[in-house]
Amino acid sequence: MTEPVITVERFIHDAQKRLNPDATGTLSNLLGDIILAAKIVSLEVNKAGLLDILGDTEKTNVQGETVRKLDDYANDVFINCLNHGRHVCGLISEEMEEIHPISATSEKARYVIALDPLDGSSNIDVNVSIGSIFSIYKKISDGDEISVADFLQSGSEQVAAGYIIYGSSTMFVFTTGRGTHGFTLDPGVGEFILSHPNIHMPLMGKYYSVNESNALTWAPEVRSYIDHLKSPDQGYSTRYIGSLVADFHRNLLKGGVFCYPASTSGKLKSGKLRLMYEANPMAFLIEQAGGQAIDGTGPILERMPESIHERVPLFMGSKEEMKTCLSWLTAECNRSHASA
Ligand code: P6P
Repeated sequence: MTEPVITVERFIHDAQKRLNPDATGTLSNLLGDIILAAKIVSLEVNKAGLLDILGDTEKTNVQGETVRKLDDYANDVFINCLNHGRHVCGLISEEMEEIHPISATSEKARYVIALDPLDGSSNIDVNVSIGSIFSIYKKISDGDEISVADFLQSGSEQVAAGYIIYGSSTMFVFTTGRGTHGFTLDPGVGEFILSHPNIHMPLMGKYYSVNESNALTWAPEVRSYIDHLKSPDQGYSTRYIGSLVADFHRNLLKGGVFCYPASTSGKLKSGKLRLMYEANPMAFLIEQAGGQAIDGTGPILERMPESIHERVPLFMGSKEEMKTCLSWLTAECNRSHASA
């Protein structure tokens, strides 16, 4: 008896029918728009080396980073698919400074999206896995116009989140608050097929992932914690790709700790990763997979954003690993204050 082939559309439809029979279907349709965009972007990412879409544009994004042509392209693809579907009122994107309104079909389309259309794009030219990340909220402001208030909601208010990883295969990994599930693209039929139902990350991981070149800029308690991870009795190996989706996906499946701490000075003073379209969606996914994401003092999902491109320190791992992380970051922090 062969296993049933469950496409992501079928999975979403069946879950809606089973768990939310009164739903209008707008969220399911919105996820469908994202899935279509993912398939189109995947096609281009896999041809990147063959087409003249490598190399930098002359533009820089709100983070002051050079926008690579594929970033621009991916941003346009997601906007076009969301514009066409009109199941959403607007979006924010790493590639755009301002909020981007979308004329929704009806009052049912009361959702907004935070998007990193192509994260890790500096890795495109060296064929390292990159990804797209999305986070979906309900529109909370009155009237048809969207406002920044619709986006400045804590991560615990997300109704769905996920990423697409363009790697040795293309995968769609998402949650609507009922588990984290992975689907692998079968390029032959152009469908994402359920391959990783109900992902649960291992209680203790094999890897720790951090950019150690920043070590001299970390606070003492962070350096103590990372040294703790490196101690032989912990048994961690280091793995760091420098592409958030790739690093996250490996640790989600194999277990492990991911850290992007803040620096005590300079441009990484608030950390590097963005709350709205990197930390929050990853925090939702990892918590649904039994793990946790903290900013060094508390859960990422409880953090109230102050601006749409806000950066945060980020530590992710199993619940047990994050309990240990927090104890190091607070105990050591107290000790260093006490000795001051
Ligand atoms: P660093 C990629 O530019 C990115 O935004 C994330 O995908 C990744 O986790 C991080 O930056 C890597 O930053 O400073 O280690 O190169």
